[in-house]
Amino acid sequence: MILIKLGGSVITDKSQYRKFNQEQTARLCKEIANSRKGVMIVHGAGSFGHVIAKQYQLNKGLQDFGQIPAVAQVQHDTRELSLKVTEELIKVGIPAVSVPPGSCFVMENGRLIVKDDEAIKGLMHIGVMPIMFGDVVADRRKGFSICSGDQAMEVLARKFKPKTILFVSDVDGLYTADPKKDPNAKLIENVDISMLDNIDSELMVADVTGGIRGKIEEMLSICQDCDECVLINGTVPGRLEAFLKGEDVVCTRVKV
Ligand code: ATP
Ligand code: IP8
Repeated sequence: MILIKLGGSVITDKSQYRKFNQEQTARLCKEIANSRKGVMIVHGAGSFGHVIAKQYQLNKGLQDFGQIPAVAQVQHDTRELSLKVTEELIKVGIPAVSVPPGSCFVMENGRLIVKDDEAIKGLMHIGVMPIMFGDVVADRRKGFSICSGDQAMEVLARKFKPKTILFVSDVDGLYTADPKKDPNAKLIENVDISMLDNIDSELMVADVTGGIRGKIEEMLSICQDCDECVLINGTVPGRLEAFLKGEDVVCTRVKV
């Protein structure tokens, strides 16, 4: 099985609040369906989560009750995004059901606690594909926390031991600096933990889950659970499908 995260930067425009990238999402869903591979899908929150979460500092947990309407708004918006993603999956014949992580898990000090996975396994058992996503989730200590799609990936990787873990974003992989800002940035094809401190990963858009650096850290912590853990560019038509079919594509591979 291949565990895929469709990043918020490919399914939304992260610079515009609640801007869904319908065409690109539809194409990526089609590429997944065309590959005929067994997959499990998670998606990021993009501008349906990060904009308000940043404005109300939701990444700090409950600080004051003025944040509560923002918690409700983000939960509303991420569900709306998830319905848009599942709609595209259903159109290509994938029986997807959106499962908010907070509907079956809680968090403790910013980390997801997964004791009972019966609901997810039950859906999978009957051939339904549960789709998790980045969201705001109840936290035992902090009131609430941001659960990134990357963290949901980690939990699903530990539970389901996929062969490949794939992060789909809007860059060819990890670079020495943000390739959108630095034309001299170089793609790093193989990453391990020793390289992380030399990477410039300053963020251009609202992001409360650590941007590309947070993602690589999350990838480093899950790469033992699979044969390969890879970051690829989903904005290039055909690249996801080619990767899923086993072809060699431009990417970054993460190893411990
Ligand atoms: P989300 O976490 O919202 O689901 P995502 O998974 O698509 O989004 P981001 O966290 O947005 O991924 O990270 C990708 C972005 O990181 C790129 O758009 C790129 O501009 C930026 N970036 C910053 N520094 C780097 C770097 N050193 N290498 C590659 N990308 C970088
Ligand atoms: O888009 C972030 O998840 P991500 C979740 O996977 C929220 O980083 C609500 C901002």
